[in-house]
Amino acid sequence: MKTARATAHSNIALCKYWGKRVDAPAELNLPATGSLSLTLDALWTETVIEPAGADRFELDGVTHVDDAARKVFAHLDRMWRAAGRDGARPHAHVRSTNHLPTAAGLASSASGFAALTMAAAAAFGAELDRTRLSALARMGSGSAARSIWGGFVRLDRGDRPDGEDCVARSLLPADHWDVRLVVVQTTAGKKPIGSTAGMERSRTTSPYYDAWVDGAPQDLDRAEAALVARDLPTLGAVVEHSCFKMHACMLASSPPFTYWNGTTVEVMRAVWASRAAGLDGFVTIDAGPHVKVLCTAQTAATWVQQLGALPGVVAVQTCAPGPDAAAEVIA
Ligand code: 2P0
Repeated sequence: MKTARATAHSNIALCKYWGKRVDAPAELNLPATGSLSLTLDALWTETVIEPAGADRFELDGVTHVDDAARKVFAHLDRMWRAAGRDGARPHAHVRSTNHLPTAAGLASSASGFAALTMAAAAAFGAELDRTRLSALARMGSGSAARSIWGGFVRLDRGDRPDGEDCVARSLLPADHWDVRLVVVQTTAGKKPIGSTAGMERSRTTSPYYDAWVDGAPQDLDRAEAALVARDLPTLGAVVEHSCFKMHACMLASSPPFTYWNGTTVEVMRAVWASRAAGLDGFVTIDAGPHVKVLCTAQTAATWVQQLGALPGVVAVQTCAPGPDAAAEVIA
């Protein structure tokens, strides 16, 4: 194996993935809903993989010997097999650095598993196209499948039991539309439940889950059409509907759960009030307490100023559409 370095940018789902298919092997990690995302320029992970005497995973300078490390090494095994290499996988030292705001509690598994996939493919000499790399990244973490591409990305659910029709693809490049995502950070406490377990609780107990899954294809088609037309009000309406259907599904689970805190709700209400007063911007929220606002490049600074002044907001950052994941062999 070689030493390789990769970068991958995080992404925000404009149409959300929440729930896994149970009619296919769990190893494939197939989503119950397709998703559509925007890759973000300002949030990214850099990963270096090099040959070593024993497996070691270091994240932001700290060596991990936990579930996170086990998932990383299992992904290296998967990538070794995908590279078609015989014999035992060589031991590797994996060093990842998250270029995300410090301790922001912003999701890093998307950029993390995308960067790991790209770096491992380069290190192991795997000749795989981006569609295959995306499918492999998905097996590490569902949202990572989208971070292989920059710009606007769609991941279709598919229905084949072997998952071969669950493929992500680039819809439009980053320069298609100069939108912004304003990330409004609120205080992150301990997550009430991890997203994999939260999805499973929603699937097994929420009376809204089937409606959530059934409505996803229509959301995806509407969002794609609005994206092509650069129609922010139409896209924004779909974005908010997808987000709040997902969160309603969580709230209706038994026992109920939510990732929001009080400030999450205050920011959400402030966005709606400013929009009613004529400022274009739309809310989306993931499995965490932060609020993200999709808006035009022209209004981003006004949103930063207004939302940054709200009590409980700890930081605000603006992201533009970001680039493809990339990798290079360095030794
Ligand atoms: C998304 N989320 O589409 C949704 C919206 C959170 C809310 O993808 O179990 O860490 O590793 O496949 O990718 C978070 O879930 O889950 C996520 P796994 P992942 O971005």
